[in-house]
Amino acid sequence: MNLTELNRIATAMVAPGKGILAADESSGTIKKRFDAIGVESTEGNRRDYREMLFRSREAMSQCISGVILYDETIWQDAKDGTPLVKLIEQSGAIPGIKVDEGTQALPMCPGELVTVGLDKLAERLKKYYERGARFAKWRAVIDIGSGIPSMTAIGVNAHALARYAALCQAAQIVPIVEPEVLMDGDHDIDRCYEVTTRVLNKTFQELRVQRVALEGMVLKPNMAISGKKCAKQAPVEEVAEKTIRLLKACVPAAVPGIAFLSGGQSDEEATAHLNAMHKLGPLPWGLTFSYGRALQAAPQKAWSGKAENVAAGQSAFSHRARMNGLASKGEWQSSLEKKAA
Ligand code: 5MM
Repeated sequence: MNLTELNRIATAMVAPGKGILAADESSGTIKKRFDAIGVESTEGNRRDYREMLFRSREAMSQCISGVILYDETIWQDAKDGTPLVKLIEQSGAIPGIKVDEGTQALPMCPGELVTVGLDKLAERLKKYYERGARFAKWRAVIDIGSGIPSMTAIGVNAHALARYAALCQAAQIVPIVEPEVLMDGDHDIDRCYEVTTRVLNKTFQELRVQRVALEGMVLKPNMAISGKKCAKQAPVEEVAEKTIRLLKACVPAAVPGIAFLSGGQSDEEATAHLNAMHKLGPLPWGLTFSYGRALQAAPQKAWSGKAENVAAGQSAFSHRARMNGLASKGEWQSSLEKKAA
């Protein structure tokens, strides 16, 4: 393992002004997104949609440090025969790959999930590296509810995250470690804070036990935020203050960067929260976005599967990427959203 190189890539992934495009929706998830805009989820349509994003020159070269791909996409070529991975590289962004194989019910723990995909992972990583992937992603899902999460669910998911991260580093691939505490439910921000603290502490304990080099990874956490159905929604400043307090308590400064998931926040909320956190600096790690929905909802709507809408889709994507790029430096203002509208 070349740790200097892993650290160089991890640092580039969280460079100020840039963040990660999570375009790794599995077939089921992208079908749901396409259903919402009335587009059939065929291999061709999935390719055309992602090609549209990766050819958004301004966004990709100025605001996107890396793209997380799904297995199908990493092997696909653009319409003109250029591998999609090459389009990403040509824009200056780093190609990455989602390597988990989704979740399964966790036995003996009703309502809880464990992420799977460790079997043959070493072989898969080798092939992804040859294809150009320089980082990977594995997402664990922790739900908050009555009597959950259990320490069992937190423990097995942290163990799997660390096994994955160690395998990635051995294959010279930077692991994005994503333990997502879901924002579904009616819990308040303090319950989210408490559960996320337990999850991150256990995750870093496992990462250390399994000898993962913290300097060669990126953390992709949720923010400390109110559950979607909670009657009392914490304001932007409270989300920012509690998230930074929590991360400072749990994430060692050796970690080069933290890139948030959006988790169901609205586009503008996700941007405002990241921006507000940068007002609380200086911070010990790079802090940016790794959004899926909060970067793609607008371009998906603008595109709607029509070739004549490609420019509109790209402009919607560029706008969100630019807004989040500014937020990653604490330079975003809500007036910039209105100006664009
Ligand atoms: C893009 O969505 C990713 C893939 O999810 P599935 O495996 O369920 O299809 C997801 O892991 C995503 O990378 C993160 O959750 C961040 O996305 P959001 O939409 O929460 O920002």
